[in-house]
Amino acid sequence: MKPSHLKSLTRLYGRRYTEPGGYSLEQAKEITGLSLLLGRQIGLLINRQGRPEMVIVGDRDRIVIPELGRQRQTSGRLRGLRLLHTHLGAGGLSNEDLMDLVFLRLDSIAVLTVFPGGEPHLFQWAHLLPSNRSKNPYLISDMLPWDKNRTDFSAQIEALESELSRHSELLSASGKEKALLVSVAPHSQKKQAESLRELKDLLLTAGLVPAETLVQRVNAINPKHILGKGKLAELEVLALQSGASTLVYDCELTPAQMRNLAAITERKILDRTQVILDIFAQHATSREGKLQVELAQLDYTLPRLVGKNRALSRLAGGIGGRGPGETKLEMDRRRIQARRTRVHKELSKIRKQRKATRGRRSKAGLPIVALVGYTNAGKSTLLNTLTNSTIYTADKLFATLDPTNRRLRLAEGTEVILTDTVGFINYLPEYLRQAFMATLEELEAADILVQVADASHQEVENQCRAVLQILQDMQLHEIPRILALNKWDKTEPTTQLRLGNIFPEAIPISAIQVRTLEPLIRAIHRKLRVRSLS
Ligand SMILES: Nc1nc2c(ncn2[C@@H]2O[C@H](COP(=O)(O)OP(=O)(O)OP(=O)(O)O)[C@@H](O)[C@H]2O)c(=O)[nH]1
Ligand SMILES: [Mg+2]
Repeated sequence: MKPSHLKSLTRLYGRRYTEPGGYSLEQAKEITGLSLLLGRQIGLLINRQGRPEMVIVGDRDRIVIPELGRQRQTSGRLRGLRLLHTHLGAGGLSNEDLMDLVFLRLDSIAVLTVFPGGEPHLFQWAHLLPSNRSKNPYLISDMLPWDKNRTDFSAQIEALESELSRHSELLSASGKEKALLVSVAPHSQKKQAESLRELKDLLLTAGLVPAETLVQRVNAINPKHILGKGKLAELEVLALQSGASTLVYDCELTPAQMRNLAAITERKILDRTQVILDIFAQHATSREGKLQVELAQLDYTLPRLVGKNRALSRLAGGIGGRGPGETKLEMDRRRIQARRTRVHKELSKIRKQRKATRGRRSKAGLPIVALVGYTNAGKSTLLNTLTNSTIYTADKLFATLDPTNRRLRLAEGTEVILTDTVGFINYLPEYLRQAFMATLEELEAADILVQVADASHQEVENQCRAVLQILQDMQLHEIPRILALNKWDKTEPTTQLRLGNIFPEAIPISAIQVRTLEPLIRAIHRKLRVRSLS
């Protein structure tokens, strides 16, 4: 580029674009003239005061907008910058222009086409729409003669921002982060909906507010970006319109997918695994529990730490960026490795002690009855009611992470150890399964499993199936088992009838009403006697 061209470009910075229509006639001519001279597109990113914050020189057919930084991300919904750029051909806004509008959250995007002689020719603008009533997420103007354009961009952006804030507050009423749920799956609609419902519960437990949902059924998942570019744009607009700062994918993203998505959107990206890890991190109380969660988080983080990782660095703090121990996700690889080794060592030590305790307990000769089941089924409540204890229960997923043991007297002369454990869930992340295997090893020593199911949950059958599958995976399916259909007080007679048919052996109980538990106690007693006879 010649020095004189550079000078002309630099001069553009000194201008203010505040005329009606967004430019004066001289300014328009200056830009198109320079564009023709260079044989390249020229773009100006103009702030709301009318000053160009960036002058970009593209090539003949396209312009690449560099990363704009995230300073405005929370202050306003839109970027606070509009792009005015030239096209050397006669065409108006391209698809690529509209993608920039969406992904960079520009206030608006406008194109000025250049006559072969370097004069301005036609003008066209587009901006995003504040609500998703219409089919298109943006409003695109007609192609106007360049000197007939009278668009008042200041008024336009003011109206747009106020519309947007009317439609969506960035934070929910409770001041919590809003999240947009994304489900892309090749399996059945029913399964997809079920999983999404559960993800919603997980988000609520983690402390996020589910705002909107985008569901896409596909034959095969796009390996690079999960979704096609068009769908990603739709997602971005939906997030903008609903004020969601976080996108949560109902799957586990590979490290590469995470990076690719982070390169496209500026919003925080989470996957199902991270949400569960976060809940575990929030709920872990014991030293062992905390270490186990930390180990799982480190294992999740390590492969996702290649180079400068924008995806993870934007997690620092808040959901997904919380560690129970010293983990800060912005730690570098070497330190994570070192930390992992330390955590591992400490866990082995704790486990040795636990083994010793277990040994002592089995020497005491008391049979072990373990409560297992889907998370939130009421295991801890049942333990409390049976043993008059006060361990933590809550209408949250994964309220319990640490196993608890209590003595329970079944009848004159018969005592057992009752064990409460961490709940199960469908698609339990592998990291957590491994980390919590040791805790669940307690189950191997159990003489009887009491499988607690939430009979009032619409997915009770699926949850029972999932629990069975996990028990099988853990080689625990041969331990004698009693199925307790809990929360019977909350079920309708039709449900009771249906469940009675499906699970004829099951015992209906209500863990909050001690008088309903007698049949369960008798059943445990009976099973133990059968077991000691055999
Ligand atoms: N109505 C009703 N609510 C119940 C019953 N049993 C438990 N709950 C409620 O269900 C919620 C979950 O109970 P928890 O005992 O924490 O469940 P959990 O199986 O230990 O759950 P995790 O530890 O998260 O795996 C709590 O809000 C309980 O008060 C019941 O029989 N009837
Ligand atoms: Mg519990």
